[in-house]
Amino acid sequence: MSAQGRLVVVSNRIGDPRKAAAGGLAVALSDALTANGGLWFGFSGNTVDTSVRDEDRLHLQSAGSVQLATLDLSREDVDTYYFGFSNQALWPAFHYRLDLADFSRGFIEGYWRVNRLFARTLAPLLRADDVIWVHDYHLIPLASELRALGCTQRIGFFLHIPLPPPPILVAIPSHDVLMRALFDYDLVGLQTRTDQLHFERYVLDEAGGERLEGQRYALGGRSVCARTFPIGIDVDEFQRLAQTREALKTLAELRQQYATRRLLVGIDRLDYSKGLPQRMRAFRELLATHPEYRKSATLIQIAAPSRETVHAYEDIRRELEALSGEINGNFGDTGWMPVRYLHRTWARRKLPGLYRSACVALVTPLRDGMNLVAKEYVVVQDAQDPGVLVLSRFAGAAESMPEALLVNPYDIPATAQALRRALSMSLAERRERHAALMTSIRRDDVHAWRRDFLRALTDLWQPDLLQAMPA
Ligand code: ADQ
Repeated sequence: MSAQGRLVVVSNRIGDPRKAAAGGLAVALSDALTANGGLWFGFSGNTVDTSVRDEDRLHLQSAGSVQLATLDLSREDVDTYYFGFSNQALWPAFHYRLDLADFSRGFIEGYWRVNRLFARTLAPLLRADDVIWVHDYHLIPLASELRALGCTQRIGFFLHIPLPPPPILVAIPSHDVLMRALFDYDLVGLQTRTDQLHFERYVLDEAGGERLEGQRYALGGRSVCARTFPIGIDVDEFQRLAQTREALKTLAELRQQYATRRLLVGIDRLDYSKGLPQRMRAFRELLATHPEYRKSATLIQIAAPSRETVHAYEDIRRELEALSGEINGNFGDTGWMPVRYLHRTWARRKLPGLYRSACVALVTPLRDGMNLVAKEYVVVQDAQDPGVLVLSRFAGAAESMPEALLVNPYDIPATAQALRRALSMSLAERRERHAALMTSIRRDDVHAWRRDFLRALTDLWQPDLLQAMPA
């Protein structure tokens, strides 16, 4: 990034650079913000009455060299922009679940209204040489709204979730307006080559745009560069976390408690995209078809509460409770519960201990932008005696982690078979796969992701080029 440019990060919710326990992404963005001085802008999480003026909704505070700016929203804004269009329309549709999408008109209006409000409140805080990095599906129209207010700064956008193929995208009402809004950015970052291909197909086949040199696309007189930047984790930070007293204590306790068992672990937000019922059914199938694992294999599934006011999330919660109860009822014994299902967030500092105690991790989403749990599990394994990662081919992570045991989570018997293979894999094969996975996880770590994205955004900045674009 240029020496003078300040970084401005905009995301639905912000992280606090002063809090060390924030997690890889928040830490990586905080590092970038701190390096050049910066501003992090987002929703405060607080709701206020609609009558409160814009300037009274904005809160500014300093965290070292970083300025944090948070905005209060009205209850209606949160219901329509956040719970509504973002999480009941875009989230399911972008995860290929049109059956769960609700495209109510009020949701769409609220989504654009809040993006306009973000732009109106952010614009006066910007400097001419700022570099702006907008995150995720909540804020797709933000660049359009900023441009409408006369902002000419470099603006990049990163989509953390998948971009579905055109046949799904076109089912979203006003998909053309939404997709055209991406052309007000200078750079659009996607998680995988598959997502990039979907973007390209949409622009060329559906919108009548054209492909230019250097992964640039032109549409309606504007152009944008769309590229793949696979997100990763902070490998060193997570490995250090694994050496802390708390992580080691968790590991020792789990090892003692499950001394005679083989542990399988699943860690997720409770979300229908994560394939949790299919995962439990695959585990049930393993127990049904391979009795030798009864009384020995135990699945610990931690599912963090998420978006609980949305109906689809209540449904998935009930389904999981019923399934884990059924498996325990049918296969359990007085001294052995096959499934330990916990509906809670597991403290981050204890996560490495849990990962390390498990000889198999199940990361089997039906669709996922990347999935960082897959990477976290691998990097804290003992390289001399590593566990095995069973990974859905539909997680973005699968594109760069072919050495995991890749599965189709919809195929329950095949996933059960992969679990059996994971549980019986030779030490030599486990080591070989682990070493290969470590190489790609280190290469694509969170620092490389941030560096590559910001470098691309900075390199692209050639105003003359933008004006010379074909109509
Ligand atoms: P998420 O859907 O939240 O993120 P993921 O990448 O799996 O998905 O997890 C993010 C973080 O949450 C990880 O660091 C993980 O340890 C933590 N986490 C998950 N479940 C937890 C639990 N039960 N208890 C404690 N911690 C838990 C979105 C996209 C992903 C993409 C990320 C980053 O949906 O596809 O990988 O953003 O771009």
